[in-house]
Amino acid sequence: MEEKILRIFAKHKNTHVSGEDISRELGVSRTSIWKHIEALRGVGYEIEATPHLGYKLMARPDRLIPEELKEGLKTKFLGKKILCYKSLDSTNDTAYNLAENGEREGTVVIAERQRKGKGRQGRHWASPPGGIYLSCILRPDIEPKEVAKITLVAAVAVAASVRKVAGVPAMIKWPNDILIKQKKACGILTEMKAEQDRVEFLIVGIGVNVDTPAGSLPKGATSLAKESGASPSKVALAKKILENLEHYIGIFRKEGFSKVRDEWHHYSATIGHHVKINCHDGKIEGQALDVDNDGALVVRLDTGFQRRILSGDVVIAH
Ligand code: BT5
Repeated sequence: MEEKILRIFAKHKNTHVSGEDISRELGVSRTSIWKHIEALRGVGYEIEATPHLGYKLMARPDRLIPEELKEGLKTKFLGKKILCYKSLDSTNDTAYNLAENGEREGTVVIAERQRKGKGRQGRHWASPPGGIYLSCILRPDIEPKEVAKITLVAAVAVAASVRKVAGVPAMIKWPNDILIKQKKACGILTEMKAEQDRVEFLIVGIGVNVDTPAGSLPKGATSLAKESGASPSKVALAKKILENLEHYIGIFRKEGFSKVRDEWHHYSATIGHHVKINCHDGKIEGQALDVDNDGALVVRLDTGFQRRILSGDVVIAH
């Protein structure tokens, strides 16, 4: 009902609309409309009520709530169902449990803060209010070994979105970091459930520091507000991320990773640099040459040999 009332406000931009008109249009009593207006006020909508004129929407909240996220969202499947929470342990865990219970592809879980935000390999993701924490359920028809590429596809979507909405020079550090002036502003965690040769589902988790207070972020992190000197809209950015993610995943599915790779190169903060990498079998150093069609980082070691790295933590030498 709240969404319907907001749609009526959208039709009456900058003017009042009477409680009677709203109640007639929606077929419910004026008392019921008043209760829904109170509910909207409760989540941050500023709604003026003037005797004889009715209600007027003065301001919308920048909150990750369904009414705001669904408004004008231009996707076909991603975010058609969005579950929003003020606080969760981890959006990835909630999305994973849903997917295990049959939740369909495209459902998105979003929280305004997380109590146990996760990074890779059991690391912690600082998730205070002021950030975006979202997880998408995908059911692509791919093999488990292809999943690393989905993280790179998501990184392109996030970098493009951050540039567009916050106007900052977001870059991708292979494989899952989005940096602004060499500081980490977003991270991506892709988790999956798979059998030997088939992925059952993927959870693509994205964390973005939007106007997160610097004091609650670890060393080496930054926020979009800090880097842009403004307050980018969390709602606009979350929507843009969903739209871009659907777009690039569509390209990946139809035309393969090589089509997204060009764009990945465009945003890359890694290629051409001297890097130190912590990978599962030790530390290596060398020149990052390329990302290949499997999403692996190709490195020319200081010894002259080339190696393909499928996962690891990169430090870029500047
Ligand atoms: C990541 O891991 O960068 C993946 C982060 C994914 C977070 C999202 S939020 C929505 C969804 N639900 C979850 O529970 N997780 C996902 P990794 O590459 O392992 O980086 C982790 C490291 O980044 C930490 O060890 C810190 O050094 C640093 N870090 C932690 N919180 C940060 C933050 N808010 N901003 C920047 N850096 C952070």
